[in-house]
This record gives sequence, C-alpha cells and structure tokens, in this order.
Amino acid sequence: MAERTLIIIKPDGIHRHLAGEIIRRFEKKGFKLAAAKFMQVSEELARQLYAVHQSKPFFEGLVKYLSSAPVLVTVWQAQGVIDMTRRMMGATFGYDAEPGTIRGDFGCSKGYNLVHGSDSPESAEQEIKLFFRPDEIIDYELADVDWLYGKND
Ligand code: DAT
Ligand code: MG
Repeated sequence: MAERTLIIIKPDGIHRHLAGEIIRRFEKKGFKLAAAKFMQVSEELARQLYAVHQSKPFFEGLVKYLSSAPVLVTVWQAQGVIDMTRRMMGATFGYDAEPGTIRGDFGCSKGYNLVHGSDSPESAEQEIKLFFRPDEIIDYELADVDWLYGKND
C-alpha cells in the first residue's frame, strides 16, 4: 500500500481561511485524500502529538496553540507522500520557508505555521492512530490513477 501521512491544518490556517487553499495544493499534486476530520484538539491529544518536543522550552505554547481553536485533520496517500508534503509545507516557520511553499507563501509568524505534517513513516503511523480509527481511513482507487502515476517509458 502507498505511504500515508497525517496533515493538520492548524488553528491559524482555519482562522485565516486557508484550509481550502492548503487542501487544494495537495489535491492538485495528485495525492489521495484518505481521511478528514474537523475537530477541536484537547490539550492531552496535543501533548501526545508533540510528545517528542516535551522537553523543549516552546512545548507548552505549542500545546496551547494547537488546542486553541478547531483544526482540520487529514490523511493523504501516495508513494513518497511524506517527503513531498514536507517539501510543499516548507521550513518550520514562514520567515525561513521558500516562496512557493505553503508556509513560505502564507506566513511569517515565529510561532504559528499553519500546518503540521508527519516527518517519517514511523511518526506518520503513530500520528494517524492518534486521530483516526482504522475504519475511518478510506481505501479507494482514484479514477485518474493511470494518468497521475503513468510512466512514459
Ligand atoms: P515541523 O512542524 O516543521 O515538523 P518541528 O517538528 O521541529 O517542526 O516542531 C513542531 C512544532 O513546534 C512546529 O511546527 C512549531 C513548533 N516549534 C518548533 N520549533 C520552535 C521554536 N524554536 N519556537 C517555537 N515553536 C517552535
Ligand atoms: Mg515535526
């Protein structure tokens, strides 16, 4: 099965009306949407998602940020989707991120950065489990799959 990743449109993405724009980029790239949930993340769940950053000075602020307003949690599927989505998101903060990336095009904050994306197959698997039951992730074939992934050789 092709790789999956967890992408969260964070509170600032929702409040700044950028959810559609962010989804549009992943959709047009050709990734398959496998799950989506609009929700308010509890502080406890935010702590679990960001557990690797527990000891960092910004951890508490990060937990507050993610749980402060609703988010749109999505799962996308494609071969190599983790690396591609990370590159499409850009560097962690908008002031460093290249133009053309999501963070580079829409943000310059030192705390808010619009979007979360898993950074490895292992973290993707763990993170997806935090937000979705197996039956909430939909397996289906895109109608244009041959045109999307076809090779000219
Ligand atoms: P990324 O979201 O690019 O994977 P990360 O995993 O290193 O970045 O950090 C997770 C989140 O923590 C990030 O989206 C924003 C926040 N963060 C990271 N470094 C920070 C810092 N130096 N100050 C404040 N927040 C930070
Ligand atoms: Mg990260």
